[in-house]
Amino acid sequence: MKILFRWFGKEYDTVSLDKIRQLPHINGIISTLYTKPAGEAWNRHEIRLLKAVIEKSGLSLQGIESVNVHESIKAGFPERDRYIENYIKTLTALGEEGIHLVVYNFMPVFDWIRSSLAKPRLDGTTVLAYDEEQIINLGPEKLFGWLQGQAKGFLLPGWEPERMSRVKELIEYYRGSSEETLFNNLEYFLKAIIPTCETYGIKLALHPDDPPWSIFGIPRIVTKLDNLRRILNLNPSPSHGLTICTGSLGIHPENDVIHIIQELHDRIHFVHLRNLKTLGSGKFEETAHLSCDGDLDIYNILKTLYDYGYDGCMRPDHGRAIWGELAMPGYGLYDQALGSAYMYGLWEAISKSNPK
Ligand code: DNO
Repeated sequence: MKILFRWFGKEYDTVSLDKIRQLPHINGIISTLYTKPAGEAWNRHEIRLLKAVIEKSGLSLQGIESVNVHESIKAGFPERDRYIENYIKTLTALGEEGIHLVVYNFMPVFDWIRSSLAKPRLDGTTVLAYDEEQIINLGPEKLFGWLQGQAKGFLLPGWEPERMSRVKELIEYYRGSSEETLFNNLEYFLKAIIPTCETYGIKLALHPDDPPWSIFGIPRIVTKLDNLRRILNLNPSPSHGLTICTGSLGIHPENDVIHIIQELHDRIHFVHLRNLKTLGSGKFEETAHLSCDGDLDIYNILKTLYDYGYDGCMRPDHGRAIWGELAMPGYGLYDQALGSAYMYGLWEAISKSNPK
């Protein structure tokens, strides 16, 4: 098992590679070409440059989060084949550069959704929070501006401006569509890209929807165990797998993250570890990673991964904003460092007390 740190690139991240390098348990980075528009093909040269910057700091590029999927692929628009071709070119370039882990999501229109990027807590920290009523009142077209206004000038991952410019049109389209269409479009996409992944030994790690339910009448399918089973059955290839994002899956009232890991363990390609607290229906806030701070039992989640032989990568996900750090919401150094040290410590204890 390897713990990775997410890095958005020199221009966009306040956390430097040199600082990440000082975390004794981390030597791998998961990154992306942050401003590459979804749908454009990546070339080997730009991937090589990204690798070189990371390697110069004594770290290595272990995976990509994310290669975003163009909206026309999710929606099944006629031009999707052109964008799928580009996705295949990107995968080929990544494969040729020795990258074997690619995270993506299949959330229509929006990626992750929150109502607040800096909700104050009693301990003086701030966290990302979700209040569905507030989000519904705001409406889909104002959401991007609302979040961007709280982002302190940072470009938020998954909220590419080009996608946001089509929100109205896309929402209208999706309201007349269904979960079935999304399943079919995902199947079509996988069928086209899996052979390239198999050629290069690339593991695809589909990220769950965040939150894992439909909002604004837009269907979402990567949500709960039944759907995850069905999604994995869309394509039997060992290249087709999941990101277990404990926070995204854990907030669905029907999901038990431990049970999901037990059942789907052989298709887990990446893990995002974070914790949260439910504040009632359609309402939650993120917390520190520790089990004692949120609703999820992080020890037992890691223990289950260990027991089922997980030997892939994981990373701390969203931390609190602590000690006055100014950083991209959720992605400051301090709380992610505390989270990753906690993960490392738990893993060491679990593995030493349960030698295989
Ligand atoms: C948010 C992240 C997501 C995730 C993508 C994966 O902080 O967890 O943006 O990276 O959904 O494609």
